[in-house]
Amino acid sequence: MPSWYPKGYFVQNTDFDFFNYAGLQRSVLLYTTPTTYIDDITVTTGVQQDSGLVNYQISVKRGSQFELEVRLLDAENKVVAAGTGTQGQLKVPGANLWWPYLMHELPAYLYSLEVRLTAQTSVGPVSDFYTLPVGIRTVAVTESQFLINGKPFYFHGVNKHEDSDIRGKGFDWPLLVKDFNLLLWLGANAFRTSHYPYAEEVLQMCDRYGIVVIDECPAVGLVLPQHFSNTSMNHHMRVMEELVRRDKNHPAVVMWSVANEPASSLESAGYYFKMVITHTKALDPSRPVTFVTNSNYAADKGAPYVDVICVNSYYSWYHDYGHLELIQLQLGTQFENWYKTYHKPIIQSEYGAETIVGFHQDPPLMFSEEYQKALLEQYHLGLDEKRGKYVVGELIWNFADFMTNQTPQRVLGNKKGIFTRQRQPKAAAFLLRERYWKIANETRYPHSAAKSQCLENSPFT
Ligand code: BDP
Repeated sequence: MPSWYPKGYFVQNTDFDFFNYAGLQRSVLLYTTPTTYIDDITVTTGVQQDSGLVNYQISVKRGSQFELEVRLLDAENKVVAAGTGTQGQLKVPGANLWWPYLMHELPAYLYSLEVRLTAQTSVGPVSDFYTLPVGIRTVAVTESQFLINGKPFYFHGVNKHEDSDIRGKGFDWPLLVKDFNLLLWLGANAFRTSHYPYAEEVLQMCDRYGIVVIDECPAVGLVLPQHFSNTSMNHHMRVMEELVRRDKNHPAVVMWSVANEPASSLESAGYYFKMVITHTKALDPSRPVTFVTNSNYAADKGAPYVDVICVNSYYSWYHDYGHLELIQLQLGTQFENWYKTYHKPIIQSEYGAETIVGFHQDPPLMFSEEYQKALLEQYHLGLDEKRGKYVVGELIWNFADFMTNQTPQRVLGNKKGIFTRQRQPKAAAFLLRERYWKIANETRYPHSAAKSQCLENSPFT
C-alpha cells in the first residue's frame, strides 16, 4: 500500500458497473421437512401433435419406503393427467401451451403439478406435498431462428438490474409490480437477468405474464488471464449447477447465459467456455446456452460453443462520440461478420446511451434525451435490416438508471435507463414503446387492435 494511504487501509475493488450492496437482499425462509421428504422436482415439457407432454423426475430424501402420486391440474383446477413413481410422462391432449406475452392472452397458461408423498419411516407414516406451476412449451434454435412452440420468436425487451432508490438491491414487491407494469406498457416480451440471477419471485412473475428470460449467472468481470484458471472454471460450473437447479422449472427461462463480456478473445477462454457450456448443457439439455460477448467476432474463442450469439455494442457512445451517422454501417458490419462466421441466430444483447433526464439539446448532443432517442433510432434502422433474417432480438441497455461505484465516467450512477431510477419515462421510453408494439403487431398479431387488446387485458391497468 503506497504511503499516502493510512496503515491497513482497505477498499474493496469491483470490476463491474453496478453497485455492490451488502446485507440481506432477499427473504430468508426457514422450513422443516418430514423425515422422508420431496427434495427436488425436475419438469421438462414437449409437444406431440396436439398433446402436451410433461416429463417429471422427483427426488426423495431420507427414505426408501414411499409412494408418490402425481397429478396435473389445469387453470380451473381440473385434473388432466396423473401418474405415480419418481419419474414419468404425463400426456395432456389438447394442451394449452405457455406463450410469451403478446403471442397469446394474459396471463400465460400455467398448469399445477401436485406431488404427494406418503412414506413409512421408523417414526411412523409421514406425508409431504408440493405444488409446482408448469408451463408447457418448447424451445429450439435453428441456424437463423429462435423458436418457441415452433414459432419464430423475436426478443424485444430490456436488460435490468435489481436496483432502486432507498431499497438498493433489496427485494420489494411494489417495485416488482411497477416494473412489470412498465414492461407490459412498453410491449417488452423479454429481459436478461444482467448480471446475476434475480429473486425467484421475479421469475414467478415472468412465468405468469409470459415475459421470456435469458437467465444469467454472476460471471461478470472475467477479464484477466487468471480468471480462466481451472479453479475458476470449476467454481463456475458449481455456480451453473446452483442456477440450473433453482430455475430449471420456469417456463419463462428459455436460455442460460454463462457470462457477461468476458475476455473471450484470450486463448484460455476457448477451453474454459467449452467446458462450462458443455457442463451446462449436460445439466439441462432442454435449453440453449449462450454468453454475452463484446469481443471481436474473429477473435472470440468462446463463440463456437454457444447456441445463440449475444453481442453488445455501443456505437457512437464509447467511440465515435456524436457520430450517429456511423451506426447503421457499423451495426450492419457487426451482424454480417458474426453471421458469416458462425451461422447462428444473433441477439443485440446491449446497446444504449447515457442520458440525464431533462437534458435537452438540438441538434442532439451526448447525454441529452434527444441523443438517446436519435441513437436508438439509428440502431433500430440497422436492426430492421436483419430482423426476420437471422437477428432474433434486441435488448436495450438499460430498463432503468441504476447505481454504480463512483467514477469520473458516471454521474450518480449509470444513466442509460429509458426510465429513471424512480421509474419515470425518458423520451426514449416512448420511442421504444412504439417500436415494440409495432414489432408485436407485425409479427404476432396481424390486427392493429392488438395494442389496445393487450393493454385492456393487462392485470395492472
Ligand atoms: C456493458 C456492460 C454493462 C455496463 C454497460 C455500460 O455489460 O454492465 O453497465 O456496458 O457501460 O459493457 O453502460
